[in-house]
Amino acid sequence: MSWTATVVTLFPEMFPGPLGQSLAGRGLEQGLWRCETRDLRPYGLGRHNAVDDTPFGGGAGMVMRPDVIDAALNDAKRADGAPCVYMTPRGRPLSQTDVRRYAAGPGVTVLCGRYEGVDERVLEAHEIEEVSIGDYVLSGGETAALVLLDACVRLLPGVMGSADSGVEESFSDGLLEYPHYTRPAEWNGRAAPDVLLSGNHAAIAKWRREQSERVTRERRPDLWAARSADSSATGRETP
Ligand code: 6GU
Repeated sequence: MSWTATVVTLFPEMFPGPLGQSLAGRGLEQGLWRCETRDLRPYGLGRHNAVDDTPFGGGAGMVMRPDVIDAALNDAKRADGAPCVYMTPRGRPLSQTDVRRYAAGPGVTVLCGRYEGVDERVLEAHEIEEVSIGDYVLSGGETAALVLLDACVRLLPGVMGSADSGVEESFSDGLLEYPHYTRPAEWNGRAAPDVLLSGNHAAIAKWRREQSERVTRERRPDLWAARSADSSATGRETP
């Protein structure tokens, strides 16, 4: 059985969306992964199939009802024990470590919220992992779910083709990527670094390593600090 995403959403037509294109789309056509949706709307209550209601305690916005979400999740939940993830800006920040874990399993069930969010009790009852893709607010969990699925699908065997070994270049060692150059060797008065045209593979590897470290230090002091902290624990050398 191929890796399967089951997305619970009010907007099933948003899937696979951009993941129907390029390498992920090719993988989908080849059966390397599957993208299923479960429309929340039919689970809604009353003449208007309402999925939300006003918050207890007052305040702005609407909250998605636990009974409605529960019914949809019970139908979406899978026998293969795929983890259930709720996309929300109050979740734990998604990391490449999480992505590797999801990609290594049978797939994921992804709950996409709209409005102010989902009643807390249904999250507890279903042991849902709450995940955020960054410190900004999206209008709904669907675009965040697409980000999560993209990150997972590109790690599945065969999806990235022969470049498989390179799929985790950035982040695998806790560093950002070094700068890249291609022809022409000089463009608009800007020369590509000489070392990259030298044919000296040891010198090239050393330059790239130094550049990765510089870029990480300058742009992501948080990653740089975490990496230094790691190395003291593991005995890995740091510059
Ligand atoms: Cl996962 N969902 C929503 N709605 N907004 C977000 C997010 C997720 N991550 C950052 N902002």
